[in-house]
Order: sequence, then structure tokens, then C-alpha cells
Amino acid sequence: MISLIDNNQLTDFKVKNPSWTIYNKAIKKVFEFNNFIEAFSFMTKVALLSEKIDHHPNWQNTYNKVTIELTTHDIGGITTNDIKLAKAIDQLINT
Ligand code: H2B
Repeated sequence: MISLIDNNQLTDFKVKNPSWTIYNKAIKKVFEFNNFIEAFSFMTKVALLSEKIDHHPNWQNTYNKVTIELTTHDIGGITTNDIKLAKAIDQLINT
């Protein structure tokens, strides 16, 4: 059973992952690429990853930018699933 993370866990995530911001009941990050193809290539990787872990982003793309917001709509807030997906997405960028 997935549950909301508490304020301490959220602060801990924020300290360790400062590139993510807390926005409403979600964690948010803007990824910027050289062009649309690189942005869309990143999106396809995130899509496959999301299917694998059965947790999916709210996102928006404008040319070379992809804005990702992670929240768990089933529960109405930020859960460990969001933290897990955020870290996995950052791994895609760093590898
Ligand atoms: N993704 C996100 N971000 N939030 C959810 O609540 C969610 C999801 N629910 N992916 C999952 C799918 C759920 O609906 C299915 C049935 O597992």
C-alpha cells in the first residue's frame, strides 16, 4: 500500500535533490535540451520507464523543454512512488 510521504521525507528529498521543486502537491522539474528531438527522445525514455514502474508523469513539452510534475493522483499527493520516479528520471539524464 502506497502512502503519502511526510514533511521530513519531503525535506530530505529536497535537500538531496535540489533541482526538484515542490509545487502544489507535486514535485516539479524543468529539463532543457538542445532541440526538440533530444527532448522527445528523453520523453520516450521516461514513457518506457513509467510503464515499467507503473507510475506516470504529468508533463508538458515546448520545443526543447520538458516540464515534469510528479504526484500520485490515486492518493492526492506526493508518495514514495513519485520520489522513486524522480530519481529514476534523473538517472536517465546522468547515464
Ligand atoms: N501514476 C501517477 N502519477 N499517479 C497515480 O496515481 C497512478 C499512476 N496510478 N499510474 C496508477 C498508474 C494506477 O492508476 C494503476 C491502476 O496502477
